[in-house]
Amino acid sequence: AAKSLRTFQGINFESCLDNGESAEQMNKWLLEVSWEVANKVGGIYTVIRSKVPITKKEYGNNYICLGPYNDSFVKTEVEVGESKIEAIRETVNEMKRYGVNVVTGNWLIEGFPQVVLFDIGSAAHRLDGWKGDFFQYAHIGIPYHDRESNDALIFGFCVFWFIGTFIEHVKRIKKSYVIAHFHEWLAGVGLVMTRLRGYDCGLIFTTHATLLGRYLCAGAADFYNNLSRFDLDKEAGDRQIYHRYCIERAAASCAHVFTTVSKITGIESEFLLNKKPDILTPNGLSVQTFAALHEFQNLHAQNKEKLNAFVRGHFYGHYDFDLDKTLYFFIAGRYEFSNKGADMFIESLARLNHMLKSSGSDVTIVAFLIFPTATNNFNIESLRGQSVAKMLRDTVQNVQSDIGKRLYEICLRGRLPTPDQILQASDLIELKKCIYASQRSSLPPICTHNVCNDSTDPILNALRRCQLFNTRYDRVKVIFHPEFLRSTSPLLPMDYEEFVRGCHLGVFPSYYEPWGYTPAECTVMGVPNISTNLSGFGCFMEEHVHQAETYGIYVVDRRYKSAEESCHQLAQYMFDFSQLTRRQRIILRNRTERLSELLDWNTLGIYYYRARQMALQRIHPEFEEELLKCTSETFSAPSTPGVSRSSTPAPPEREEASDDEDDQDQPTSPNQQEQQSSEKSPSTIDKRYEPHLERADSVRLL
Ligand code: U2F
Ligand code: UDP
Ligand code: G6P
Repeated sequence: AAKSLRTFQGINFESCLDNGESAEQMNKWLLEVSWEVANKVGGIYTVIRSKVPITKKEYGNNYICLGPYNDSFVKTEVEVGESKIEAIRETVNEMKRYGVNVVTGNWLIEGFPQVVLFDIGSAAHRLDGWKGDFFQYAHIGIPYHDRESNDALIFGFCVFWFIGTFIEHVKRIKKSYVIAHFHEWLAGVGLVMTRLRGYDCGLIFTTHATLLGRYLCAGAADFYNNLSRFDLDKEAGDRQIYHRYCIERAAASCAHVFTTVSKITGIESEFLLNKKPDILTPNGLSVQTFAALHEFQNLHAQNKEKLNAFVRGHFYGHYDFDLDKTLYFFIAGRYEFSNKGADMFIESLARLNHMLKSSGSDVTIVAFLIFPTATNNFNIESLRGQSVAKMLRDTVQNVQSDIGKRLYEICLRGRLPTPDQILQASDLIELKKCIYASQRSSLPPICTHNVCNDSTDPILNALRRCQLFNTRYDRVKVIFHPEFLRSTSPLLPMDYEEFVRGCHLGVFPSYYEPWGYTPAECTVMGVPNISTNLSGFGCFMEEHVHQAETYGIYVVDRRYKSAEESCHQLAQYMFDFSQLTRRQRIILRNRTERLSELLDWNTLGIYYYRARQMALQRIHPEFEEELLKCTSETFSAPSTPGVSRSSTPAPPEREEASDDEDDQDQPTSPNQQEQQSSEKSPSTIDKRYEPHLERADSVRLL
């Protein structure tokens, strides 16, 4: 399966790479330009960082990342040193002579790529001159008060300067082929200038979201139904981002090859940037980093135990549910309440609560919401919960050890202990003290911290409106953790990866999500997840995985359904999941994990490869043949994404059940399944598990 996954309908990525001359021999260079090179701001950092090993396979030392110089990141992430490449050394020295501080070195990540980082402050004195130049060439003016745009302009001009001088140096040796790949509008100025000055350089622009898309979705706009109707200039002007929008649009149109991360963002770009992507470049992951092989099920059990310990403390005094029948659901990400679908999650949790109660289910769902926002530290009640639980645990351990010692002493004397010799009155007093201390008059808190804007916080308000207050009768309990997770936390000492592994289901019902790394990360860790067909990831999985649901990949339809219907669908997915037996959950996790390969850069790297080949071909037509090698009519990523997709997946094609099914956890018959679990699940769910299990290689690729 692993091998076939790297082959896309006859196009083998590895054979594309293995085409005789290396990049170094050809004098072929790749410059990757982003504000997030060795500078973690957002998701683009993950894209570039995780993609390095596969890119270096192709370009070797001719791969260079260009970014801004950020002192704090450089100290921990970069080994600073003079470049071994003469063209870089000379270019950098020239820029330094003109007073621009440029730092070179190697980024301390897998692949150890070379980086060239421009100190924005050191070139700030040129801001006004460069603004004038930019206006002269691109007719885009940048207001003095927009610091981010001013920085983007300085960065852009440094990159443009670097590329121009660098090309001069490398082509002195022999004919050179230089490609510069820019990410997001913040890097756009460099691309626009390089193109307008006609440098001999193939230019690629990848956008990971559109500026207007983000702004409009975060507001109240009915975005997808009005894509063609927005007055773009006015919308950008109203939000005071007109000049940024112009940079983004100019970069998309000046690029030889324009790409976005998903179909949905492709459609958005077509309307908002007036340019269809030439190719889609979906985001991959370095699966090796997450790979736990068969261990991942054990890791789930171990990390779930840590969550259990937290839950015992958090719900002290109300701990009347069975942890063996408790499932952990979560949502996490940047705090964009409606873009990330936290509104829909909460609404659906309320419905799920009702469904579980009215069906008399004994399952409890604990739903975590992890979104960073401003807080004044942990709240007392949450900390108290953990300390009460700890006190009881310590007391029980002491009593236990005392009992052991007493039993030993008595038995050594050849006697059997009487009941009052086992548990003494003093032990009972200690235990009673603890039990009294664990009584509480308030409900277990719905939030772990004191949120600064408590009365206006959208999550807290939504929980209040839906009356999710963690009462004894609620089958759905909620915990809002308004800080990213860290293993040094006194409350929930787990890092994000451990937390994800310990959970049962990730729920990401996003409204605006160009890609969405969170569900992809769940998948490679074998955690079933819910996304939507408005997220790049959701669309990608729906398109490439047959009956994605049977792999634990649920995609809520937020595109062709009303919000009410989508909420209903989400609640139903969660309810169905809650009714699975343990055995079924284990099987589902195995299947989810098998999809990892699909999300690996070893598989998805071909899209970037193809974008580069296209850029090369546009400036060096002799590359036509090379380009054809990695292209076929059936190549999956269409350059013109259509809006007319059907909302319902194609009817499943029956696949032969495989003889050598390697899923050890698969019950051989429904009877056996019954024996293995006393939990009963509704027939609708059983059916999905009875007939057959697909193997990983039945995943339909492209
Ligand atoms: C798009 O994502 P963005 O890069 O535009 O999202 P950002 O808001 O810039 O960044 C989110 C990241 O910031 C991190 C968090 C994410 O990696 O881990 N972060 C943090 O470390 N600490 C904080 O307090 C707050 C945030 C797009 F929207 C996504 O759908 C795509 O997946 C992504 C990559 O293509 O690009
Ligand atoms: N994440 C994290 N700590 C947390 C919660 C989330 O580091 O406590 C990370 C998660 O691993 C993922 C990122 O935040 O990589 C969110 O990326 P995504 O693509 O889903 O959305 P973006 O924020 O980039 O729009
Ligand atoms: C993993 C472990 C099993 C454990 C199970 C719990 O699969 O290997 O030993 O029973 O997790 O699964 P659950 O879905 O109930 O958390």
